[in-house]
Amino acid sequence: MSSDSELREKLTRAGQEHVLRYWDELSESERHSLQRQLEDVDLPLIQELAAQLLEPDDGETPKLEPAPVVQERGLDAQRLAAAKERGEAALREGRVAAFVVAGGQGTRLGYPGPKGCFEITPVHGKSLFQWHAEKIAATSQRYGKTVPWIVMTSQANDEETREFFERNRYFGLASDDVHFICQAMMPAVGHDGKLLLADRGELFWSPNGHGGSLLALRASGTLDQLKERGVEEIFYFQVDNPLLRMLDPLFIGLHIEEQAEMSSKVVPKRSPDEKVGVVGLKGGRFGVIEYSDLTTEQMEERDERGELRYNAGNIAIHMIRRDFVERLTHGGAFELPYHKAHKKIPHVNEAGQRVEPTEPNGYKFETFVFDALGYAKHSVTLEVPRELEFAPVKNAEGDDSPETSKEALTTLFKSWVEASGLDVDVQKAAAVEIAPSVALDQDHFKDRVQKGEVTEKDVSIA
Ligand code: UD2
Repeated sequence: MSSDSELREKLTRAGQEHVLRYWDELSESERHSLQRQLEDVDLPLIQELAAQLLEPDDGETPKLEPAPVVQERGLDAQRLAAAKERGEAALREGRVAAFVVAGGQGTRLGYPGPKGCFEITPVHGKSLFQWHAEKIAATSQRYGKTVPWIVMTSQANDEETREFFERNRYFGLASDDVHFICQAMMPAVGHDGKLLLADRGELFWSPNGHGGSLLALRASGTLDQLKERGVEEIFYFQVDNPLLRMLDPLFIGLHIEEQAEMSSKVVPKRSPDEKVGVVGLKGGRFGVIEYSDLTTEQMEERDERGELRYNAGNIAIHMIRRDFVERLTHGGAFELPYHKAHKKIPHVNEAGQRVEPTEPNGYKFETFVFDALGYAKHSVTLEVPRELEFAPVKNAEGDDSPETSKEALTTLFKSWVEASGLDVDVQKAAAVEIAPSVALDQDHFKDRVQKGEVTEKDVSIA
């Protein structure tokens, strides 16, 4: 650890000495803690990001071309069957791991705990984590090989998340097959680029964005563990989407066939202003433009068929090759670009008072995993039907809320029951639920009904 004077000098050079304003009032242990935090700050990086904040916006429209998109219905039967078979073979051979990013703070939903603990299934009220766990267990069962699960948390929710898993006995999974990794944090700055203090002896920190997942995989040693287990592919998803088609063999297979390093699933956008990023080509390379970065013209532009030109809504489901992450993070110097988010950041002001701002007063910095697409040698973008795969829980009410997400699950399960010929009247039911252990998709369900392995009792109705 550097001495007090070295630290002060370093901070002064970086224009951040104000963080020591309360130094003399701190106890020995508080000083120790602040010193440790300051040593974790990449001051040159903060300086660079702060300088960018102060630069005037160049007003340039981000250049984007629509990405070539593969649609399931556009594939001929032979190609479809071959890709599925390839994906299933990878699952049978234990070459795929599941990876959920759950380090975010879920502010929009207004739920106090980790979002994965939120109860979401329409009849039994299972949590998002339990629902994902059951799908992973059912996939492992179906293909006869355990799929390891990596759960990324952040310091904001790591302890609570682990406790939740322990309390629930890992939802039936073996604890050895669930790997928790914790992403790094980033300090926040005010409008003037100065580091904000959450308390007199504490910087304000927030998770460094889901892009931090790639470095966290490396730093935690998980990449090596996956390699030892023979895992070559990582199925990446967000914690908030219970409709997700977990470990979809078609997606896995297409990605492997194309020798892609990172691939994405997309859905056609619901409306021009839907809050999803758009997968496209930036300077000829794959990437995502975040909804907040699209201009109104870009959002509304239509092609000759009248479809939105930038219509490939990113649902944040990716296949990522393990050796791609190894290549990117080799040597530890790799960093995805930081994006700034203008936020209300509680802090201690110059007078030593705690301030809970009512207007955005500073910036948090995050990296986004989809920026890694630009480094991938090949990438597949698979368009899937929204009603089968995407119903996230983002807001407390309205679009993308628990209500719409539960409705989407019920609608999906009703369609399974109706297509199976099972004698259950689901039409008028308010809620329908079918456990992942019963079936993972409509064809699987139908097949099991036909074989007599699944009966009316396996459909829960409320
Ligand atoms: C994300 C995408 C958006 C769209 C949408 C689909 C970004 C920036 N935007 O929007 O393009 O695809 O999802 O659902 O990603 N997380 C972490 N650590 C962090 C921050 C987030 O693990 O530091 C996790 C979080 O727990 C959640 C996921 O990443 O599972 C998405 O985070 P979000 O809710 O902030 O992203 P959102 O909905 O604005």
